[in-house]
Amino acid sequence: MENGSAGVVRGSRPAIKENKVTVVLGAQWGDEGKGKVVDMLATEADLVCRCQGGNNAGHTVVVDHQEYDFHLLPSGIINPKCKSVIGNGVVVHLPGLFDELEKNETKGLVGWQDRLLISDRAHLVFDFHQEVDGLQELEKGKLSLGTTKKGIGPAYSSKASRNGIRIADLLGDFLTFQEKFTTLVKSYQKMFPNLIVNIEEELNHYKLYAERIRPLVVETVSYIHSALRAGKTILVEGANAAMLDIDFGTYPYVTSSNCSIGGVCTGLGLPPSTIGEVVGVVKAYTTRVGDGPFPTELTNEIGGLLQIRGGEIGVTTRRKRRCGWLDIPLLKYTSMVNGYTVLCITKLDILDVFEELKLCIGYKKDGETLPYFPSSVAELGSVEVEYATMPGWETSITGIRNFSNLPTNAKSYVEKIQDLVGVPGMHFFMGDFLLRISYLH
Ligand code: 2SA
Ligand code: GDP
Ligand code: MG
Repeated sequence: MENGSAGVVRGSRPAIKENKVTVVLGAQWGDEGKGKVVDMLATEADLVCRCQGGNNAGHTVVVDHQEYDFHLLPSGIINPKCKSVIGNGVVVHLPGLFDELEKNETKGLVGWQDRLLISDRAHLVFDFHQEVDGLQELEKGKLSLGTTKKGIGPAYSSKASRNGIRIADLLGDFLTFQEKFTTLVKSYQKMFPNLIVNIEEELNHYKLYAERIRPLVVETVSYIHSALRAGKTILVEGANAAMLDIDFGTYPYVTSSNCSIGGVCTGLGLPPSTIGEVVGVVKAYTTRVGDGPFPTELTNEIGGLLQIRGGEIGVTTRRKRRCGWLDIPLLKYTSMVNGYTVLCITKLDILDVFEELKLCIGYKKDGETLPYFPSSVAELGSVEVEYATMPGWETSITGIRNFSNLPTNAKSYVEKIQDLVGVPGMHFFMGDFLLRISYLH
């Protein structure tokens, strides 16, 4: 130690290469195919973590011809070598979680008891939160948001107003839990006098739930950091998507969590310096489920065809998803917020039958291109959309596993997106349905 003291060598950098987490985020309004991408990447991961949202999310993953739907469970749960972590930022509806586990068990999911870990800091969603979600939607009438009614808004409201109940509370002294639960119910009943809750019955259920989840609950912050230091491969699975983010989305037509990169830090206790690749998953067109502005929406037969070909039906609520052309200003905006290092295009095959395709390349207001993404729904709802038209490829690309084998027009479509979004150092995954990811660059 010539030039330092107490073992510190000044002017030299540590030789250890820092381990970083890979993050997969929805780049549009959700349902881009994040579950599938996570499942593919999870084959090489030691840990897959959920950081926000609850069982409003719906991820479909198909393995060996078996379709699994995940809502609260990280999509890595199918991988027997991988631990799945539900982080502190997630809101957990325990009846929903056990239902989901049972449903997936009948499809062949085994051994989850040894692989699933839940943060003791995660907040609980109760049945009454779900009822309140429905009542709030009813109260809003024409201005309803089209929520999934899974209690997400009310549960995050309880968290923010510091009346929320965490998993640690359930596993601690039950009398204290009972008091907190009763106080919370009563506060909601003041707001919604018709809300009926059988407190005694609920408490009896929760006594049982406590024992069922106890073996799965850990302090996930230290757990994840130990894994990171030990060089484990960690994947973070975003739920919902940037345009549904409570801060950056089309407020109030958003969900109640941060579904962009910030939610990864707050929802898992990971500092920004630990984040490596940020994969933005982009559907080759745009969909939205629920209400709110959607500049490129197609309410004609083209939208109908996208909806049918894409099987665009909500995984959680079975609602039809609204469909439209790909929106580049939206992608540029979410790319700014999330800092994608990689884009992953999914569902390109759904466009196989179109003679021509449109790409929204700009928003105009009073004839001038807007230099920003509108913050208000009124402004976003009134923009004039500028389109570029591209020729379709009119042939099936199903089964094509790499970029060079794509028809020329499909290549041009992908390259155009790449050029227009302009993610620095961007790679593209070809998100062929159920096929392996291949790097284009
Ligand atoms: P919430 O329930 O409070 O989070 O609803 C607020 C808005 O967020 C939208 N949202 C979603 N959008 C796309 N996909 C989601 N998951 C399911 C799916 C949705 C479904 O994978 O298909 O089945 O309907 C999801 N979850 C919430 C929601 O539509 C509201 O606009
Ligand atoms: P997530 O919420 O982002 O995980 O996405 P969802 O699972 O809600 O919706 C995406 C749907 O598209 C799922 O049914 C996937 O199986 C399906 N999917 C994903 N990628 C592709 C693709 O490249 N082609 C086709 N045809 N379907 C895909
Ligand atoms: Mg989904």
